[in-house]
Amino acid sequence: MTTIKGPGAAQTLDGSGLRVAIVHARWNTVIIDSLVAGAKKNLLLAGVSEDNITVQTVPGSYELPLAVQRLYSASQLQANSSGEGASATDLLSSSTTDLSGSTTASSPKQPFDAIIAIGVLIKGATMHFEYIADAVSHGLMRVQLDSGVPVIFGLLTVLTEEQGLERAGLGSSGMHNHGEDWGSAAVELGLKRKEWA
Ligand code: DLZ
Repeated sequence: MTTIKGPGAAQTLDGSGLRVAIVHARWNTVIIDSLVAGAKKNLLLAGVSEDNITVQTVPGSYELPLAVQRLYSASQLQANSSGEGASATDLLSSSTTDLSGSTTASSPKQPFDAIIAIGVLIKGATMHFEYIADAVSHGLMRVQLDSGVPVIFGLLTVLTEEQGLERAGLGSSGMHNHGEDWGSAAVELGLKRKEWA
């Protein structure tokens, strides 16, 4: 069925040169896990390599703006430094740990080209939902305008669990997984950011 809502026809974009982070909250895990899987699926489909996708978690959505901001700064520092400042970049380490537990650092990486922030806020009986939704929305916008890195808004603000499940592709109505749209948006904006630089 043709729908009016949504980002329009799928675009074929080459994300093979991009580095993308997904930062997600852990509240409402079942919905979150599906959204994260959808975002990652479309990043990989667009050619972003597994090695260039970093996934970080925070407890709840309220923590997303700071996490996105610090993650991006650390990636810039990592790309610009010649080894100093490692403590700030440990968070982003592109290192690998072998079976003996020893760690091998790999080469510095480019800063993230886009960051997807994913959280699920479900309205409860109090005003908590409104305050967090407002703070996180404004916080994420501020981070992207202040830093210039595209921050993809993957915050679901739903009235019921069912609405969340539907938007994560887990409901009975056949609604698609919105995480996939966020993966595609990250590729599109990551490429545009390079173009606009
Ligand atoms: C406290 C809280 C509540 C009630 N609900 C949610 C929610 O639906 N989704 C979510 O991501 N986080 C929730 N949190 C946690 C807050 O986002 C935050 O982690 C805590 O208030 C600690 O700062």
